Amino acid sequence: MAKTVLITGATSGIGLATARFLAKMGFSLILTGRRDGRLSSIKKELSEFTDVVTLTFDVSVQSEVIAALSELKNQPDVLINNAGNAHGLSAIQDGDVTDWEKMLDINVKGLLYVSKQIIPGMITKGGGHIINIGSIAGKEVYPNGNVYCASKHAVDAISQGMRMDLNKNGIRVSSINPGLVHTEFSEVRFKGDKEKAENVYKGFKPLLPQDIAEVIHFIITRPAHVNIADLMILPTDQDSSTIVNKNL
Ligand code: NDP
Ligand code: 8X3
Repeated sequence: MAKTVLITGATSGIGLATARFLAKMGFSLILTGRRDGRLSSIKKELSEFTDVVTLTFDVSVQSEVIAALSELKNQPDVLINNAGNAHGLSAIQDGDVTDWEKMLDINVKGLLYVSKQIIPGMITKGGGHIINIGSIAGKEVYPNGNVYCASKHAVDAISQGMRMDLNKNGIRVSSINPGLVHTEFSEVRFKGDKEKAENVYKGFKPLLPQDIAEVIHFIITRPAHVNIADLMILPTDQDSSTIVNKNL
């Protein structure tokens, strides 16, 4: 039987590319996000290839997470904790508290709320696979990245903790840490300023969401005894958060 994969944040970027790729590979999908209209059209598009269930909820509101996920008929074999964003890019002394709260509530607490609902079913089944989308920002801190980097460092720690604690339960935990991927990420970070967002990806070739989707597919199709624990994926033009070979 086809494996069922739950992807949070499937309405754009990495989550959407992964949904599209896995649908074509025959995986059953549970796709989540807050934008209901996008979820409906994605369901229509991908139902041609596979079974698709969509759930609209905010990962940072625990009551919404519980309400949506406790009604699942098919427990997922694979959970991809992808929903998340950066909000703002400011020196710590200029940071906006609402932005800080969003990043910690969505990127960290949201990931925990979703995982808490899904892990018991995996334990009962005697196995499963959790993929946490971290970031290069979870491995190093860059100027003005302070709280976003903290949220992704937390994801890195949670992935390590999950791997330890779920070791006895046959549950694989993989952490994927991309560098610059051209998605709606920068548009969200810069609050809809498209020009500022596009400048992030100018003068070099960033990763595309499809690049990450293909790696996720590789990770979830390894034999049961193989766990790809921790992976960093960078554009060839990127060395680190602060060194990008730009030709402007
Ligand atoms: P996008 O902005 O394109 O996608 C973000 C997704 O997360 C959307 O589907 C959005 O859906 C969902 N999301 C955001 N907030 C919430 C929320 N409160 N509740 C539910 N869903 C939410 O960005 P990316 O695809 O780039 O980001 C995906 C992940 O990859 C994030 O965790 C990001 O930190 C990480 N990442 C991105 C990199 C990049 O350079 N782009 C590099 C490294 C990591 P909706 O708005 O419908 O709720
Ligand atoms: C997203 C990549 O470098 O903008 O996590 O933080 S970066």
